[in-house]
Amino acid sequence: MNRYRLLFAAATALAAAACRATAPVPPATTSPAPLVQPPRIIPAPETMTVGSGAPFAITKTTVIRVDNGNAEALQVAEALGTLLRPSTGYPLPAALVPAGAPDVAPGAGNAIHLALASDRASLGDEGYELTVTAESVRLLAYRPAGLFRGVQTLRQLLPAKIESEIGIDRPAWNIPAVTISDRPRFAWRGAMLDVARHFFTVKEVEQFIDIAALYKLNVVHLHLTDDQGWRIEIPSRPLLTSVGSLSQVGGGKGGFYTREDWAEIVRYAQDRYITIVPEIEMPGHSYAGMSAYPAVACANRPAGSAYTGTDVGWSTFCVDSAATYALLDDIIRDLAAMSPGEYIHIGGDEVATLAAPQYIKFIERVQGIVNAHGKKMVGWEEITKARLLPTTVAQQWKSDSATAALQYGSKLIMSPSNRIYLDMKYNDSTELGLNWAANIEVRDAYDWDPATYMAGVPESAILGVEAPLWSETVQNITAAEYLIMPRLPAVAEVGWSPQARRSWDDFRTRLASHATRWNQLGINWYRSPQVPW
Ligand code: TNX
Repeated sequence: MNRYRLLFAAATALAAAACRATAPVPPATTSPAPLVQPPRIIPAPETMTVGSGAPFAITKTTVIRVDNGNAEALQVAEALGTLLRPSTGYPLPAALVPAGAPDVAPGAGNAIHLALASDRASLGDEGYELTVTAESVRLLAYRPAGLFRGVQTLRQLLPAKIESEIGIDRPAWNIPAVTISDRPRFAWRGAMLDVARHFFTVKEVEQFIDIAALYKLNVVHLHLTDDQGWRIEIPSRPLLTSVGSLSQVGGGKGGFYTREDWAEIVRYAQDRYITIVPEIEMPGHSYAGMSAYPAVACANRPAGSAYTGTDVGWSTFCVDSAATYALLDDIIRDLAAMSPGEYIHIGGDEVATLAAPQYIKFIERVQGIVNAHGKKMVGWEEITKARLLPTTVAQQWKSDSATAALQYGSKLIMSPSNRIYLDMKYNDSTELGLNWAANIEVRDAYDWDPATYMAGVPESAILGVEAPLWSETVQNITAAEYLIMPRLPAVAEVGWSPQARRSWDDFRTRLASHATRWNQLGINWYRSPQVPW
């Protein structure tokens, strides 16, 4: 283009712009075409393509079909039906159908198809593929857990009212045309609830599990014992609960889970493909246990009254006494028998009153006990002072001391207290919570990468991420929800989505649209000024 033509082009463009600027705006006669909102899935899927076709509409004749499935896949289909029926008011029968049956061939009309695909090993245990067209919904996974994760995506593709237990003001139950292929970045995506400082009922723990499931977490770690209370029945050592469970921070009545309660919690989590990781704190944070069996205490012998304060570091089992190991062996044996998950967490943090060699000897001995009862050990990062087995997992929380685990081939769970401790305040005026590690706004919880957080800890050394909620200031599930929502969805995305798919600006927009869903579910949440609600 020569100079003159350039000038001419510029002049015409200017004239056109001037013309646009001065022309009167015609009155609107028709409403503009609705903008198509991209689906706002949390955690962001690995890949997602939004189609241009019409959505799939769930209607009163829609059916849920399991092609190429088994009884377990049918259970997931039933879980989907249970979610959809109350709000839609439709029957939505779920049925297991032999592959190739004529009326249910993939793509057949008005059906949500679930299928297990043995040729999709690349999806792993939790991955899934979801294809939605106007004609059908097809959800495919290698394992039932993947179907369950895919159902959470389907759930988020539907209007928030799908979460309602009653069917007033029913919207159109449309699922946008999308193609998704998805699987998690990390194998361990957890949330921890401290039921020791304040006791939470079975119902409350289940509410916590429900939120974790919606955001595709797969671990709920329960901190079951601490100075203030012992919260799980150990059949061979009944005094732990009859004596040790009767108090909590501030002096309330405490409580504990019976064997039956525990089985119920474990089953409830299993139905949502969540593993319960039980934690029995030792050798520190152990006053409640010692008050039941004083023979295992050397110093700080229990005075007979419960501890209701919040100091840490002062209590420890007597690590040179045979009585201690006899008690711990009983506890771990019973707990292992009651808990199907492969891990038992032994705490191990904040022991101020033992010399390093005593601490190390204790941790190595307990590691042997845990292994002898068929489980792998998890402990807070302090355990890396001991010689660990490669199957043992260290949970980073306060420093880079956890890197020592790598020399043993042990993997790390990342729980950096300045990023994802859900008991930290959002800001100085947050009433609940502590602030010893940091004030943590939603962006702080979201905007970090586990693989670059700590020098010398590459992605391959990281088993996953876990966000703990300590409960010194948290007395019930409503208070817990205020602290975990919306930081838990942020952590869920850190754990699930590829780093390259994550951006704060995109996340906060998606997050904003989830608030109506939480309201339908009756979940309490913090209205962060960082999010365009
Ligand atoms: C540190 S984190 C603790 C807990 C407290 C928490 C409060 C960790 C392994 N130990 O005992 O509850 O701080 O934020």
